[in-house]
Amino acid sequence: MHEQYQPREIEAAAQSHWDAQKSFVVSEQPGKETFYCLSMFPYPSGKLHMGHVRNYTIGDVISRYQRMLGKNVLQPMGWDAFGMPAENAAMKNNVAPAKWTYENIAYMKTQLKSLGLAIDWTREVTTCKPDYYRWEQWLFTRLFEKGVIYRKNGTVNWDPVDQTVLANEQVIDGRGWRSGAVIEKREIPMYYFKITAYAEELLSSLDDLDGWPEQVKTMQRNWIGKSRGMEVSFPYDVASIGSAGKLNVFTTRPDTLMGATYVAVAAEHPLATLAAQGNPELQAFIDECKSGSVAEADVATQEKRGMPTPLFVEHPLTGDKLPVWVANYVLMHYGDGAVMAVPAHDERDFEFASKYQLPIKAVVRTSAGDEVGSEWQAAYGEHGTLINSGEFDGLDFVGAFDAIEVALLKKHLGKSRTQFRLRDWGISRQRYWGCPIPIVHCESCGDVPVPEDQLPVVLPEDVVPDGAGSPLARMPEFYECSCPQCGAPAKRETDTMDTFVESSWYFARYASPHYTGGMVDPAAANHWLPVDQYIGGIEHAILHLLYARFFHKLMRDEGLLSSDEPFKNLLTQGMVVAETYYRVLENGGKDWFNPADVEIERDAKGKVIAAKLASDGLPVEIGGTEKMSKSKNNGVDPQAMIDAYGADTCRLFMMFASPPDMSCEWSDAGIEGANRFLRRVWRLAHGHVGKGLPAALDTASLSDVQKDVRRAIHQAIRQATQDIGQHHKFNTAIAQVMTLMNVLEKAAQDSAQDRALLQEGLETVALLLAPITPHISHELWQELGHEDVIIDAAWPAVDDSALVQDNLTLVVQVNGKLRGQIDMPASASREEIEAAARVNENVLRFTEGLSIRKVIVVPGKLVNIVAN
Ligand code: ANZ
Ligand code: ZN
Repeated sequence: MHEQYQPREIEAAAQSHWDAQKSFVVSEQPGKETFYCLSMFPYPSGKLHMGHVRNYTIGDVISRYQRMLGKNVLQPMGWDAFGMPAENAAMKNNVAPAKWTYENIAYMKTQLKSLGLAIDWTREVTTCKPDYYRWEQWLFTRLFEKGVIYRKNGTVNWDPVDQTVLANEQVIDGRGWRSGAVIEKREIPMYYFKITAYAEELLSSLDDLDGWPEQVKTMQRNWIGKSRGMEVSFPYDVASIGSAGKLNVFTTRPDTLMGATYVAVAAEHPLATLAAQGNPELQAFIDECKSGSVAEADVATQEKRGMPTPLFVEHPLTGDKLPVWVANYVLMHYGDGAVMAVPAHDERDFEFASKYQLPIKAVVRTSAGDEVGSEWQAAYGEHGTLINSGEFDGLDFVGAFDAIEVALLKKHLGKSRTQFRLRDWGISRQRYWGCPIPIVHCESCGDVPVPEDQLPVVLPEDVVPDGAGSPLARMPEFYECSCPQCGAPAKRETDTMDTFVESSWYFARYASPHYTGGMVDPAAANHWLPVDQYIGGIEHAILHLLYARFFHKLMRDEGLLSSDEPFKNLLTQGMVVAETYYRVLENGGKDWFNPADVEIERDAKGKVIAAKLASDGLPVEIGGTEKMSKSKNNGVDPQAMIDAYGADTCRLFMMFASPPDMSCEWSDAGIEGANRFLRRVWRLAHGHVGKGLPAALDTASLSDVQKDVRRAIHQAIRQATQDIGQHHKFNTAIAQVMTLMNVLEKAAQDSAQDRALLQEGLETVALLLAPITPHISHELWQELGHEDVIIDAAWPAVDDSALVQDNLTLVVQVNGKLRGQIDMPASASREEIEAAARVNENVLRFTEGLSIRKVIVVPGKLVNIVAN
């Protein structure tokens, strides 16, 4: 055994052993318990960042731990390889997105390998490859035929200068990110997944996901947004509208119906269109509303604005005439695109009514008892007892809901209805680097799905986009084809799919990644799925997880697998944060400096108190800790850390710095500390191994001191097992190993028994660290004389007999002050403890001349003697 800890050699040796032995290649083994551990696959952006390292280390620790429990563990990895960054990089460097992507994948794969992850690389999935996306296209055609995917017009952001559709994130302050042109909304045909048909199930099955963080389930519930309410119809006032008809609105507060003082419609609503005829001012307002942002968050925060129309509708119960307004806060795509406005009890209506001096009528008694809505400073939105509502006065929310429903039903002007916020998922993108949509447009047959035997529709890989629209739309060699049904010349669809589609089913493909008979091999899919542990960033809490859950159900309904949900347990890891440093520039902007280039001064508590730039020695401002990011220039390159300290040190630091779901603060001191600890482990093992391997431990003949050492070993096992197994608290598990190391370093190494005990101790350290620092554990295991490899070793078991404590040390106080300690057999009674305390030398000294009034015994802990 080498005297120095040499991570480079050790890590290379362990990794090549695992490679040669195909240690992490798994197959279905009937009868053996499976564990499918999955980390969210990366986008191949170029190189790994610390967030990746943290994510994949957490997954690896869990995988390796589960393997040590004897399970058949699947841990796969792949690439979420389609997407916009490849197109942007392509334009910038004039290189095809495919080439850029494959090169990034190759490099990032070497990086992942250097972390020593226990991955079955034979299952690697790359979503931009035809052998993957052909099955996505296959499913698309099936769902299109079933009507689960359909085509209709959708609104997109149109850049009139670049003549291209932009994603929401490419529109900055209403202008195109490249051209700077004011963006217009355009209606174009798009493909949609009918996810709303699964809204109820997507909501209700969240209740069964006990292994998901409550917070994520809440975010999903809110996104799906189920509201129970009523559809209420307001008959047209024929005199002003010119025809008979009804305006439908959706409301969650039918109890406030008697407080409706006007109705408001969205700019796109037919009544708005009608009112704008011959009214250029209103038409201009409508056009302005239409060109605004489509994002709901923007609608919620923007200033409420509106215009009156000459139209009126009738209140369904009183027959009163209510004016129709066009308002920018009413969304066309929610409910019926119209609201009954109750300013007294709805915040938005209150703001609007106050601004345009519309009547405010209170119909729910406030908790303070005040009843004149028009004098309030804000809407009263709580449920309460009805007032000013005629026959409904005195009813509570539920009573009013029912009574008003009965009244409306009689007149055929309303019925209860459940509304979801969730919209169908529009998946077509007018972009190149994505999965082609397998549809052919034929003049006589319409939209024809590409037949199975003509799949995949292959995306040409040698194209460099120029940012002006999709290059596919300018490639006759791509889009010219013949109709699969009638054979006439036809046009292939040139839109590609949202990249969220690929990441919605990759977890299932890993079960049978090379299967050519279908999207998944049902036997393999049912063997491995659902994923036992899914790990990834909280930024995917809503869309990715919702779409993946949806796809799982789609695949189930296609008969491809039989479970209902894809991910049994979910762990959302916290961010990696680091200090930020900057200088204010003359123009008021900030110049950010990387922590690696800054020298810092800390106070006694380790808080940074001063910082200067290493290159010029002049001070820089301290900006506080923030998520590692390019914009704040506070990222630390994981590769540099791996090169300098080795993967085990990086892994240990990350797992020790904080529990996985909390944010983890990067610190040089922390990484050095982790490295120092591994060197200590190495040093102790080196000294031990150098003396030759000891004989077996005889647990029956241990001295008290030796029993203490052995107790420390088994306490560490017990604690670490709980921390890792039950709570994923790797940081406290590591702390246990550190405590154990303190004991082992101090323990005697003289007798054969001492050395046998140290052997057990070092083996335990190697085993407990094996999931976290697998390379050094691999090496130590060999050095400690094992024929087998540590990845095949079992997680250590607690020997309960080692935990039994013969003697306990109790603290002795006199009048609350510590005065000494006594050793007592663990079985001693209160009386025996009290007696021993009374005759303790120090106690006698401090109670001299006093009389003992009371003796308090806390078994196992302390004795307090009260004397005066
Ligand atoms: C009257 C009312 C009175 C309302 C009151 C609320 C409070 P959720 O819970 O999100 O489903 N609404 C309906 N359609 C709308 C649209 N297209 N654009 C904007 N707002 C719309 O919200 C349902 C409530 O949002 C409905 O209940 C309606 O306002 C409004 F004291 O009706 B309410
Ligand atoms: Zn045809």
